[in-house]
Amino acid sequence: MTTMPPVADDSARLAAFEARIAADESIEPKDWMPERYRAQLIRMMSQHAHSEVVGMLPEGNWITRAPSLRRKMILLAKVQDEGGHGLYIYCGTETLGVDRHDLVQQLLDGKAKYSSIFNYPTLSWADMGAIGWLVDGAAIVNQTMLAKASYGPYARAMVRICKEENFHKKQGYEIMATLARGTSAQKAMAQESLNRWWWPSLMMFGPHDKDSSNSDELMRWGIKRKSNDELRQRFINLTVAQVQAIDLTVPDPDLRFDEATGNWLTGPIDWDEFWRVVKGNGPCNSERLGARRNAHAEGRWVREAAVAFAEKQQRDNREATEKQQMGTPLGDGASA
Ligand code: BYC
Repeated sequence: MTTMPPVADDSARLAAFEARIAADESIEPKDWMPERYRAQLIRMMSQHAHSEVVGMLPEGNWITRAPSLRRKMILLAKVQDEGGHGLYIYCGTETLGVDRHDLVQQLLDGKAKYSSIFNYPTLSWADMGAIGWLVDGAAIVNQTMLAKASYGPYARAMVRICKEENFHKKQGYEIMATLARGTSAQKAMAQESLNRWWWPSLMMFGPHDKDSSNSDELMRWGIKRKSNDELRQRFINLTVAQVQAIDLTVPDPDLRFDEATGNWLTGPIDWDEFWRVVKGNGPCNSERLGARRNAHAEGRWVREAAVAFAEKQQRDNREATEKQQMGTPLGDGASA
């Protein structure tokens, strides 16, 4: 009788897993991982994927109103990129053993979160500049760190996404810079847009560290490498200089430079507003979910056609393989 090798118990596996995290090894889909690590990744990655897809809506709203063909082409490409980002991250999430249809259903049922920032309206062309500059700019700061996350598929998706986000940010800043050196009405439009997007962009980084329920666990497992407040501060420091460079004003009377730390310190963030938006009561939450639900219903025939086509291909491949295995009969008039 052969003896099976003993299966390491969970505490031994957990210790081995944590040793790999401590050694900065990448965790891959087939590796053993604690269920809580898997669940945290599914939560965070699916929220991220939903954010990319819902995030197409505020800018998509302006494709038909772009002021020139060049701007229209750039905006179209950007919105399409965001859809692609959603796709990579949904694929990454599926490596954890979940089905993206279930994740999308959670979004449509209003059970899954997505970034608060996409629940604000886009009221002027300058908002296309502010979103590219501030929203993609904040995303770059956050995602550059996530590119070092311990879970391989998520980290690798971030590398490509960050490259694309850099273009998004540059085109947004270019729109704002152009408006800021335009007529006084154009400059006022840029400033008004900055006024509306500044604070929601800071909220993208999540609550203060002391109120961040997930951070400790995510940091311990190397999913997050820097805390919400650290990344927010980095974004503020980078962005204040960019605001000044195009002669606009940060809409914060309390903003001051702290010589001791080298940081720009802001006034208080309105966390009541943040939680209102996160809980579904922001200016556009119901509009955004409504748009996603409609798109899902209208796209049903596309999903069904894709499944039917995939099944047909599988059938054709199977038949071709069977024919090959049986061998092509000789003497059918095809002799040399
Ligand atoms: N909005 O414990 P915390 C893009 C929730 S799209 C809504 O700190 P965590 C783009 C949080 O989920 C890219 N909810 O959470 C697309 C948690 O609730 P649950 C967007 C938020 O996970 C189109 C609770 O508050 N980027 O770039 O440690 C056009 C407590 O928070 C938010 C990402 O998705 C929020 N802002 O840290 C243009 C980045 N903040 O789940 C651009 C990936 C917090 O426990 N995600 N909550 O019920 C992350 O980096 C992290 O999940 C967060 C939050 C920093 C957002």
